[in-house]
Amino acid sequence: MSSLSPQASPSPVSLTRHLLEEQRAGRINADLRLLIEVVARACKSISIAVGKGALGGVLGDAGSDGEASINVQGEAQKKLDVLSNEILMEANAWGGHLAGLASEEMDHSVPISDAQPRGNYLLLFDPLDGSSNIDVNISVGTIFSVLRCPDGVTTPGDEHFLQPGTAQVAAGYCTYGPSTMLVLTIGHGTHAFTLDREIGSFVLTQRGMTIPEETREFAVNMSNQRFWEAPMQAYVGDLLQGREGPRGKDFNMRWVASMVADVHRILTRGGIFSYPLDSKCAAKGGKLRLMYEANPMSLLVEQAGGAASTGRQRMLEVRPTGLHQRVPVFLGSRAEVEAAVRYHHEHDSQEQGDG
Ligand code: FDP
Repeated sequence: MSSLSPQASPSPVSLTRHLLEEQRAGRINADLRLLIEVVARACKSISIAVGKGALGGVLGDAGSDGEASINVQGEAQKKLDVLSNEILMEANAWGGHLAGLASEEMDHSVPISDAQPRGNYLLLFDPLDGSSNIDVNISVGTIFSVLRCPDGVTTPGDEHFLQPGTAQVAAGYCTYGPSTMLVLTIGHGTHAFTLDREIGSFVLTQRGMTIPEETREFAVNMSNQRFWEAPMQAYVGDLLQGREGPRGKDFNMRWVASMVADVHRILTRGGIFSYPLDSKCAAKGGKLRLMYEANPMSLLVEQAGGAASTGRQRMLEVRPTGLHQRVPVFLGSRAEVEAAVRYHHEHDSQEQGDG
């Protein structure tokens, strides 16, 4: 009779097995492993709801009596935004691994109630990113970030979530596209799992994603060009000049307008993603959210060998001042992010010299 040996087995590696192996290797503890499993399970439920589309009655705006429902960001909520938030909240309320949760869709963080067992982690999430793409059947996704609850804190408030991105113990996203994929880091590389819909399990399909250092592809909403700061104007201006310009090569452009999908492309084949400061969003500090979008994506990108910056500072070192704080974002292929940052630094030091 043949014995079952992992080496001889051609069986696919499930997320559960991968996390158990990480635990045995001492890179993760049981609580964090189980917390990630709960998030992954919630993502499967969201994937089912997204996949039903119009048949599930979940498309369109949330709200009633013709009144749109507006979230804390001042944006109209979609039914799927609300549903995804509820799925993540419900799944994580009773697992026993969390001390509190914060969602892009909610004004304040929520501590785990006294009636439930509490753990030592804080979970932040953007339940459905790219929601303007929901109704047109384009990829959307869930982004999440895990922090440690500070020692001695049993009922965390918003201030306990205000930790820099370097403090994240795990981060990931789930993209609901032609296939549903979970991309995860626990600080030891970035790995991709594809949902096998027949067996309902995430299967490891790319171990150690690696972003090429150089790229010829950029992602930005070009319609904002006239609102950008001078260094961004100069940077993209030079990209557009292609082979004849100072960069000496032609660049292609892609913009899905779902951050999860754009970042997934960059993790897969390289590129630079940018949502820079512009005069429309300057008062808020930027368009994208530090805690729910920029930080988790930056950890995933750095763990895949890429770089992430605000244009002036490494993203993961930004000291958060608010749960819903916004920041400019540049992330992706290391050499290209460094080039964009150089334009900002050169502009700033010239300004200081002139002043
Ligand atoms: P959305 O508002 O649709 O949720 O998080 C904000 C975000 O999407 C990102 O996913 C996306 O990259 C960006 O905004 C799209 O912005 P534009 O509408 O300016 O293109």
